Formats: sequence, C-alpha cells, structure tokens
Amino acid sequence: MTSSTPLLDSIKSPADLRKMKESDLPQVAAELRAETINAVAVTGGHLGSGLGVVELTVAIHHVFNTPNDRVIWDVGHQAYPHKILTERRDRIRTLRQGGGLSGFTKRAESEYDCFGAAHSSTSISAGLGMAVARDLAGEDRNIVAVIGDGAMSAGMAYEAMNNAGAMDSRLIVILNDNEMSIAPPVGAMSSYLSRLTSSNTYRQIRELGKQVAKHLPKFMEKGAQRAEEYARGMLSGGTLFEELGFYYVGPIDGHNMDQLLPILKNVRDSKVGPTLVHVVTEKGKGYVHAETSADKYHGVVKFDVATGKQAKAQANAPSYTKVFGETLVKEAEKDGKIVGITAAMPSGTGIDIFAKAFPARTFDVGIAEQHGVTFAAGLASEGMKPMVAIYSTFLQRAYDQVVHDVAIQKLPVRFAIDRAGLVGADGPTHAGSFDIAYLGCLPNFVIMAAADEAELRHMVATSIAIDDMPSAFRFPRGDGVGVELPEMGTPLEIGKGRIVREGDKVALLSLGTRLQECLKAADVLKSHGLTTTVADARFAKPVDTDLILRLAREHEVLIVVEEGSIGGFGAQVFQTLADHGALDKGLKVRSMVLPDSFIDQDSPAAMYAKAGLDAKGIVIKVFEALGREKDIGAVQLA
Ligand SMILES: Cc1ncc(C[n+]2csc(CCOP(=O)(O)OP(=O)(O)O)c2C)c(N)n1
Repeated sequence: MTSSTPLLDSIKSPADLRKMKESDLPQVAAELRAETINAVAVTGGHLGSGLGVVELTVAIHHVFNTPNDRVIWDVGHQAYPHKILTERRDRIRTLRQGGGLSGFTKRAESEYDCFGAAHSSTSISAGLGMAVARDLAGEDRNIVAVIGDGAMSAGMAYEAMNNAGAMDSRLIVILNDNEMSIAPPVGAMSSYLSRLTSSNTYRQIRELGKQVAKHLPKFMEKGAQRAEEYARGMLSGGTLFEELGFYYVGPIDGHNMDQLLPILKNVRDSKVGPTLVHVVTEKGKGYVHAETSADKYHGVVKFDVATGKQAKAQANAPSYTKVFGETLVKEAEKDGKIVGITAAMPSGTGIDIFAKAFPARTFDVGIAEQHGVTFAAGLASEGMKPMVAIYSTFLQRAYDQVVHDVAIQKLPVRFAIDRAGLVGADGPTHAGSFDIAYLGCLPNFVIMAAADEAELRHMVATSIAIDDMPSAFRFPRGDGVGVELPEMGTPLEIGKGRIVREGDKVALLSLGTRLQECLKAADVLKSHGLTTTVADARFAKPVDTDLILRLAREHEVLIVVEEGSIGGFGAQVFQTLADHGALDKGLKVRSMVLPDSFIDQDSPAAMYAKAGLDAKGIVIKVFEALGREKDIGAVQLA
C-alpha cells in the first residue's frame, strides 16, 4: 500500500530506514528513484547505473547496519541513491559541482563511503582487506562489496575472488548484473552470466519470488544456513564462483523487495565464508527515457525530466575524441594493418567511429586495460599496427604492461591518450595528470601532445608512421579550438617543435593545448612592453634540444607550460638546460605544471584558474620571474 506523505522526508539516515516496515520499502524506493532523477536532471552525471540499484540500495541499508557494516560500491558511479539515504540528500543537487558532492564514493565526504572509487573493479579486494582487518581485530561486522557485471570483466576482480576463496574470510559480494557496461558488455564472462540468468531456474525463481520470501524467514528460525542452502539448491548455477570458493546465491530479481530482503538477511546472518549474491537488475530502471536509450543513460548532461531531452552545449568545433576517431578511420583506409583497441570505452574514446568503418579490426577487451595493452603488444609483435585508445587515467592501471611488454621490447604499440589534463566534473580520479611523467621516464618512447585538433590529426599520422618503437599522443577532453582540419595528417619530424610567434624578451614553451592560453598571455605581455616568443613543443619525448637551447639563449625569461604533473615535460626541459650548461648564464626559467595536489571537481575554467594554468597565471609567472610584481595588479585577464 502506498502512503501520500513522502516517506523519504522522514529518512535522515539509514537508521530511520531500518525502523521502517518492510511493506513501506517499495514506496521509499519509488521516492528515491524520483529524487535521483530530479537531482541528476539539474547536475548531469551518471544516471542509469544508480536507477538500476535503487531497490538494492534501500534493501542494503535496511538489512545492514551501515556505517558499522561496510558497503563498498564498485566504481561508485551508481552511489547517488546511496548518498541520498546517507545524510547527503540536502546536498544532492551539488553533485559534481565545484565545492559540492563528488560523483563517486569518497572517504573524505562521508563515513558511509568506507572506500573511495571511480576506477572499476577494486571493491572485492578492498572488501577482503576490510574483512581481514575485522577478523584480526576480533570484530564482528559485515562487509558488502557491490560490483557490476561490467566491472567483473577486469582481472583484479578475479585476483580478489581467488584470494578470498582461499582465505575463506566472511565477505559478501553482490554482483549487480544489468547486462550492461557503458556499452553492452563483452567477453566470455558476460555470456556465462547471461546463461545463468536465462536458465530455467532463473525463470522459475522469478515466478517463485513470493514463495521464497514466505519460506526463507521460517527456515531462518531453524537455522539461517539451511535457508541459504535451500535458496542455493533451488537455484543451482554459479559453478564458476563456487569453484573459486564462493558460496553462490541467485540469480534473484534486484527490483523485487520480496526477494532482496529475505536473501540479504539470510546472507547477513548465515556467517559462512565468502558469498556471492547474483542480483539481476535493469540499468535505467523506472525512467522510460533511460530504459529505452541505447546506453541506458549511463552518463547524461542536464536534461528535462518530462521529455528526457538533454541540454546540448553549442559546440564551436568537433571534439578531440571525434577528430581522433575520424582520423584513425582515414589512416586505416590506407593501411590494412591498423587495428583499434578499447577497454570498454568505445564511445568515450572515439573507437566507436572506427568500429563502424572497420568492425573486424576493432577490439573491445572489456574493462581490462592491462590485458588490452599486452594484447596490443602481441598484435604489434606480429606486424600489426595497434592503436590503444584509452584515457590517461585508465592507462595508469596498465603501467607495467607498458614498461615490460611494450617499451622493453620496443614494440610499436600506439597510444591515443584521451582526457589528458583536467576533466571538470569527474574530478581527480579521472584527471589525466600523470601520463607525461610516467611515460616520459621510459626509454624507447615517442610522446606527443596536440595543441589543437589539426595537430592531433598530424600526430595520429606520426604515430602510425613510427613502426620501430612505441609512441603516444595526448589530447584533452572536450571540443577542439576550431582550427581548419587538413584532409589528411602529415607525419611530423620526430622530436621537433615549432615556433608559433616570435619575440625577443620572453619565451613561452608550451606542450599541448595550453598553447591558446600562452598566445593570450603573449598579447597581454606585449601590452606591457614584453615581446614574447611562443613555441609549441609538440614532443615531450624526445625533447627538441635545439629549440630549448635557442629559446634559452635568445630570451631573458623562459616559461615551460604543460597540463600535467610535476616530473613531466618541464622536468625534461630543466634537465636539458642543466646538461647543456644553459642554466649557468642567468636565464630566468620557470615551469608551470598542475599543482602537487588532487584538484576536486569543478568547471574546467575554475580548475585551470586554481591550477594557475591560464593566460592570467602565465602573465603573473612572467612578472614574478622578472621581479615586476608591481605589474601584476594591472593584469586584466579573467
Ligand atoms: C579501470 C576503469 N576502466 C574504465 C572505467 C570506465 N567505466 C566507468 S563505469 C563503466 C561500466 C561499468 O559497468 P558495470 O560495472 O556493469 O556497472 P553499470 O554502470 O552497468 O551499473 C566503465 C567502463 C572505469 N571506471 N574504470
């Protein structure tokens, strides 16, 4: 029965939810779903994943004693309903905004977020660590890891299950199976889960859901363990998980409280070793526009709740991602050896564009960055030309594969590094801050950064042409600057930068898309009587030694600008200057990099301003280097 007073209003924390009658929980779920939709309509963000776990979220917080019981949300992008129930409803419309709630789970934000995430497939490992810590401390609490079927395609999840099964530690893993990653999931594991859920036994449990609910509590009186065995016996399957040492329960309907509540209670009380509850949900559940969209509204910008229409920002230029995808198609039309690889991010990386043109030459390996890189190395070892299209932040996960399988063997794997630099609303977990530093220190690597979309086109061509060692080119999230695109890219001379504007007092050496800000800064400096050379380094490795030394020789001040962490291009330039004695002659040299801190989510402009990596910041840096601090107040740029 539904009541007309919003029940959600009476829930300040999960403790209130736990006092409620089970029969009220479907209404709580309905209100929570509406609140999630209304909030994301104004903030944008991940929607479909959260809508799919609304009932599960309510059931978990009702059955488990959070925050003492630990609940870990894998990736954390589905945790908006969890945030609403855990004392953050009043701030839910600040999601992903500057100063607001993170779009993922974050330890610093709430005691209910016991583990921070955003990169996938970490929850079982973290949960096992917590379970072992509990056991060593002689404590008694439940540890619940909720992981999606997409996240289950990553090796780390299996490493964790393998370890958990052997340790027999008490850990509950809830597999949230919605048959979707961002794109439809891929791989044998995904087919295995489909077989489990489409088997007769699953159809049977759907019909028998009510009966299970009636029976299980009664069994519990006799012994919770027996009840579990009953459910398990009825729903034979999950052999793979059982072989790994997990006690498998399911599959159950994740939108049906009559199934969720008794089974979660039994699992909570049965105190057996590691348990996997296989819950079947629908991504985007309960919001028709999400349910009927191809990606189930995985990620959305602001939208109109009634029509589901998303607010499209007016773009002045194609996105870098699109330019990359289209350029790769053009190159692949000429060269049959080019293949494209993505780790579960076909649309995010532009590989979907390539896949349309060359389906047989496209490989989505699942959320498996490590495998993806070594798979590419294998392809390269046989003479293919693999292009690994990947976000800077996710390539971090495959670092040893880059070093050991690619660089040491000097295999010509190409890396198209998207989302290089600050990314705005997704915050520090998704910022591409470190790739220049972590690749720049490796021998046998060519590393480029595109200053605009035409440069990107040339860099794709350059990396295809480099066939005797690995290469990478980085480019940011978002739209290009609107320059004219050449029909085809032309391979660049390796290790050579270019002068974009000539001056004689100040030199700005830029790597990547901060070039536009350097040009703006040069205009301002000119109005202060400082003529400025602006150079685009193009290559972070090998650096253009001649260019660097010339800039040092012919200017009083040299500022190196990049959108990356310390230890990146600036460090290479300093090393070059030092090794050639160019620092001994009074040159005023400064580097501008991202601050040595993790910058919280905000608008990109605000993040750049905070990092000082905009035109204003560059001008200030020049004045400081020249000892003209008194001029800083007159800098007019926003
Ligand atoms: C290591 C890593 N690679 C890629 C991603 C990008 N990503 C975010 S969510 C997601 C899909 C996750 O699918 P699933 O676990 O099934 O959750 P669902 O969104 O379907 O609820 C991907 C690929 C990521 N977060 N982490």
